[in-house]
Amino acid sequence: MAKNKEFLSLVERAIGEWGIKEENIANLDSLKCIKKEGKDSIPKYRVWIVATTVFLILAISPALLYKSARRRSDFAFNIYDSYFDYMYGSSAEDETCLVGALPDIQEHFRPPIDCSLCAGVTEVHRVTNLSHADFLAKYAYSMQPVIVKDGQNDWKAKDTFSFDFFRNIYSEGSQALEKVMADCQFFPYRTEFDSLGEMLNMSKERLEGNGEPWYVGWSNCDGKVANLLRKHYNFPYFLPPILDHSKTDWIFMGLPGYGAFMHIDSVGAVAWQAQVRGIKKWTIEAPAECAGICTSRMEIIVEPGDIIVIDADKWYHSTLILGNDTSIVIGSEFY
Ligand SMILES: O=C(O)CCC(=O)C(=O)O
Ligand SMILES: [Fe+2]
Repeated sequence: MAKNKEFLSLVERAIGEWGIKEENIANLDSLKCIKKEGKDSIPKYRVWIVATTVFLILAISPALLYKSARRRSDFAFNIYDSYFDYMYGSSAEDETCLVGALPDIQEHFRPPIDCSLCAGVTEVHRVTNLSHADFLAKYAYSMQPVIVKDGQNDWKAKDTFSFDFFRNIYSEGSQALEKVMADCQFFPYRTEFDSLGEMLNMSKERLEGNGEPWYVGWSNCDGKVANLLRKHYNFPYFLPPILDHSKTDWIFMGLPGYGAFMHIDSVGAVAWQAQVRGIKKWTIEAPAECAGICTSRMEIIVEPGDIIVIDADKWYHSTLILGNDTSIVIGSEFY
């Protein structure tokens, strides 16, 4: 400030006493230089403070607003209801997270598994006549994959499940078809299909393997379809009824030579899958944190009539359809 005053009095003297014109002073190179240095001397940390404040406002205020929406503040709730309706066609009531985890990065942030669970697992068990007690004690939560050879006895599915069966259930314009896309999941894998409807519309040539390959999976969210499907399959006899948690069935279908790429699930549940038609090879791998503790890689062949139970949240897994028949499976999960 004092320096400022000295400078101003010098300028006044220059103009008043020495007769130098104001514009000449303003044009002095040295003055321009001082002005520039003044500007440059705005401390960098101020820029950071402003940037960080803006970032925090942008990141934190939606989160605080969201928290307040979940506590039923009407103002915040209405904002978020419109947001979720626009983004996902859902209500703020049904959403537990502000932003969904991106599937591609999700697996890199999964919690490490307890490797003692797979330490003794060297091969799949193949069993029949599996009691509830044995299932609970040996397989339900153990990471030991098991194939129940007599899992589909008395099921109608082996005679009724076909591509046409599912095409009829998920007919064009049906609520069931819409629900798969709106509330459930459709995995096109390596195909170009955008929806289940599109895949069920494929040409006869392609369907029979004389065109582009196809392998897909989807989950069912329609109550009526769930009830209908259960007329064709039974809740697996070896699962105690207390594990009948999920009405969401998963169906995977596709041609020999194709299957699902290596991945790990994140559903918080153990999967069972009934191989209704075709032969499927599962390749399972222990997660990296279990290297040296668990068998790193195993191959498991599942045949028509089998039900496999596998903890797909803990084993990495990929599948490949073998033989000549199109593979059709139905499955679900328990926790
Ligand atoms: O059956 C398949 O091809 C894949 C199944 C799968 O990834 C699963 O059940 O988690
Ligand atoms: Fe999976």
